[in-house]
Amino acid sequence: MPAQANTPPASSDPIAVDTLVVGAGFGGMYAVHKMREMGLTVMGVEAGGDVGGVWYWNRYPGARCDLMCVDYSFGFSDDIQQEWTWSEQFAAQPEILAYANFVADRLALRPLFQFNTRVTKASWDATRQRWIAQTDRGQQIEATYCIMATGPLSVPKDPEFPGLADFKGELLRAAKWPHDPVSFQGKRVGLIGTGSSGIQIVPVVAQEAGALHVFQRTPSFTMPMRNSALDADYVAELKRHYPAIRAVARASQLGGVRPVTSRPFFSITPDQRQRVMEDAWARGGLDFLGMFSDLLTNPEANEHVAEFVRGKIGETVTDPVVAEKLKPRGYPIFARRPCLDTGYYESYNLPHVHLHDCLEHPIERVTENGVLTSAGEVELDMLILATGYDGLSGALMAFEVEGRDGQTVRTKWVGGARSYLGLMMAGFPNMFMVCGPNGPAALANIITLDEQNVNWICDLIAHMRSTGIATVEPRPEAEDSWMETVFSLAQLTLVSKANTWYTGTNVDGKPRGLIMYTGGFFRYNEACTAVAQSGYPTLKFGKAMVAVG
Ligand code: N01
Repeated sequence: MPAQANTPPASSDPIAVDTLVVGAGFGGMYAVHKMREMGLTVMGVEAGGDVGGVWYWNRYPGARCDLMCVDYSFGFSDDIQQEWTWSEQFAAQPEILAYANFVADRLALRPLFQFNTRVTKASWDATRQRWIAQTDRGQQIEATYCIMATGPLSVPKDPEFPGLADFKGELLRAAKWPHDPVSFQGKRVGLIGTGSSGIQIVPVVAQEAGALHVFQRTPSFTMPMRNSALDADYVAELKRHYPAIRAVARASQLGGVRPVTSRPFFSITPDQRQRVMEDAWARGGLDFLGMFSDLLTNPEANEHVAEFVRGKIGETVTDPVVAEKLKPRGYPIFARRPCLDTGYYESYNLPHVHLHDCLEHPIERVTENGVLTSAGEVELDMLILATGYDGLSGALMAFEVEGRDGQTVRTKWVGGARSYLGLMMAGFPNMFMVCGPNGPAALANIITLDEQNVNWICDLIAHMRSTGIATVEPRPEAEDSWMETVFSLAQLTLVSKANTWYTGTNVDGKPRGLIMYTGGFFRYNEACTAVAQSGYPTLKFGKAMVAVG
């Protein structure tokens, strides 16, 4: 194990470990735990000040997981799931962060991490068969294996508004929210962005602000979360049945416990369909996704459900002009990430909440005093940017990652992110990704996926070590074939039919394309397992050129 690395001294002595793990989100936490369990030396490096990943940074008001905590929690340790008690069906950010801290304490993970440190470069030394990483503290870390647990949503999209630096008020970013409390009391607050983050921010800020101005470009579909406190009996039942619940999650399409059906939309009468949708709306949560089997493949079925939700917006928002502007059109429902809210549409019935339609009146610039749209200037004391992320591929292109023969991830991914199983890349020996592009990534419950990915990587490393193999990377033809699978599955789903971070269209210059595996978590897991069970025929193994440490 490396020196206790929480408070790092800058040092010119290289740190040598078996495994470098980049990132202390749930994926990175599980990776360092497993590496240590395997008897390997491991060092985790994290830019944030502590564990938690996205939940460490995203402290914006209303931040909450839109997956139920029964899904969005580790299943690998029965001790942990018995000892930790969730208070709500959908946990808020402070509780999720407390959970991450609990797990870190429980498993003594912190000594394995160095926080407040960013890896600035990682390159493969082919002669020594090791990854050499540099940090912004001037350290060099040398590792046989490198696990990038850098997260699909860790690089906020660059704000493209001219004049941002001129703004004299408070400027806040949802993705990097301050740790100190922020007061909105009586302030004129502007919010740009109405994706999952913006939709969670609106109802909370609306309660306190003097005025809230929401700048909406593309309206999102959002459904009621209908969150609830968990009572003691429910929690006891949950804990009793955790093993079965986890087994169901691992065998499911999304890696979580969700209603599923094989019933296509048009297989029942219009009255029955209406009842099914009303029931799902009344139950709340992501039940909508499990109502009909063809919501993501049949555009006509999808449009009926979209129209149902537009009807609900019309019923909720009292001003018909505002309601009309909030109704999403022109893309399939669920093609953008489905949002869950608590009182989002209702907020627009408050007299001090104002919707600015940026499709009709685009933002021209940020000014000293606020935001200028083509309809005029809106004066603000505070501006919140909830404008999203350079998702999936952004984190590994944000610094230099150089594989074999000088090839970098930036050059390899110039036409779009390529990988094998979302786990490895041809040309990047002994490098593994957790929740990487071309796996199920954001289309699955990320903690279930983190566990599956890390387990697969550990099994592979164990296989290598027991058979004297020093290096591994996917065969190029295996990567090509996996990419073909990812692309052809993407053609079958409506998820590829919207402009979103899913398809890369939210970032200027990013190649367009759905770089997520849409075949479902279970089939993905089956594909990964088959590779391992057949002795990894799709991987290219190399013998040691030097003794491996
Ligand atoms: O980001 P987004 P997010 N002018 O990309 C707008 C996860 N998440 O942070 O669509 C005007 O969804 C943009 O408009 P448009 C979840 O996976 C999970 O909200 O580009 N507007 C859009 O409205 C989610 O999918 C939870 O037209 C501009 C918004 O900004 C992912 O994070 C909670 C603009 C960005 O929406 C990202 O969500 C929160 C411009 N120039 C997030 N640029 C959970 O509950 C961007 N926008 C688990």
